Amino acid sequence: LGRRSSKYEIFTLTTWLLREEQKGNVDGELATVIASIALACKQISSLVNRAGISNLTGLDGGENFSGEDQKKLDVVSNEVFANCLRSSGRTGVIASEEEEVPIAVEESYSGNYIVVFDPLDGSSNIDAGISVGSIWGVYEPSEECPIDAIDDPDKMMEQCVLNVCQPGKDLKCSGYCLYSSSTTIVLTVGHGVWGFTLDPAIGEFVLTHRDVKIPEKGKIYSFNEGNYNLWNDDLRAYMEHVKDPAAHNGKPYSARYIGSLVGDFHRTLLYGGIYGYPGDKKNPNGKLRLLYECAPMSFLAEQAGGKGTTGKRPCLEIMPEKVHQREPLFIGSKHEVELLEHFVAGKRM
Ligand code: P6P
Repeated sequence: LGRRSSKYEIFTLTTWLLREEQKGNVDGELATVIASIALACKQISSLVNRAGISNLTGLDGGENFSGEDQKKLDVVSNEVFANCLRSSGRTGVIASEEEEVPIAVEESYSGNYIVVFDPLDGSSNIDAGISVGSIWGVYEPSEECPIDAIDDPDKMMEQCVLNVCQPGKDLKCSGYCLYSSSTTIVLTVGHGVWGFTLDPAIGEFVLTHRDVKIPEKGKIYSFNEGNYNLWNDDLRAYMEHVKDPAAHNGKPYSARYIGSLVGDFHRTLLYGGIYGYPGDKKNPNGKLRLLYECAPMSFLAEQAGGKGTTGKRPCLEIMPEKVHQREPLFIGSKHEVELLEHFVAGKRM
């Protein structure tokens, strides 16, 4: 029987998850974890949009263990994410940018997924009303080091770290939520990249970006050029090439950089081009964290037909040794990223 489609039919993240489950692309447990992440994103969206009204701007007064000032919303968003993941009952271990060590979740009844996340990336932009975002990655628990039935706390911690430190190529899901002019979740479960925009009228994430493919070549580069003098010669040569009109038929690239990875990456994903946070003389491995920034974004980029690399190797191939390990990141359209790799290898045009 032909199904009568109704003009009132909407396709929500929940519907999409059910379809992906029917296709065998996710199991019910992973779908539950993703739904709990979407709930966290709805709550954080409301908090971010009302930050100025509900006195949630400004500093919390604390520092995270990396010595970075914590914004009030960093702390609150971290708790929102952790609570939603706990109450999903499908999470075994969580690791957050805001937590020094991974946390074993007692309330895990099945699934026991490993979730790594940056609950509010770019939060230094909050007080100025500039886009911020949440980033996450989901792994299956490691079979070699099960986390249940371990009494010794040190052994337990060791197992949690081993479960969390998995290479990006083993990700089962990665995604981000952009809190900007709209609140949009973009995610992959290994079968393309899909985007859902929050409709405040019904409180649901509605499908708005189907099977996103990043343009093969772009016209935008996104770097903090304030660090130019700290960069090595190869990177400087790349930067000069990108800005040389003669090298691009008289049309040089445009520079766009808002200092918020989720906003800069979302624009790169949709418009093409390259985002980069290189290593430099002060920080040889750059600033971004492999586990909950570089790897999840690289999984999305590669699923959308682009690339994510440290300049020397694909981010997804790196086996993390530390939970908060930093890596240089160059990510975006294949053309721009491969050209960057060409310069980083010491070659020139
Ligand atoms: P800089 C935000 O703190 C962040 O982690 C990313 O969101 C952003 O791309 C980068 O750091 C901005 O760093 O040094 O350019 O201010």
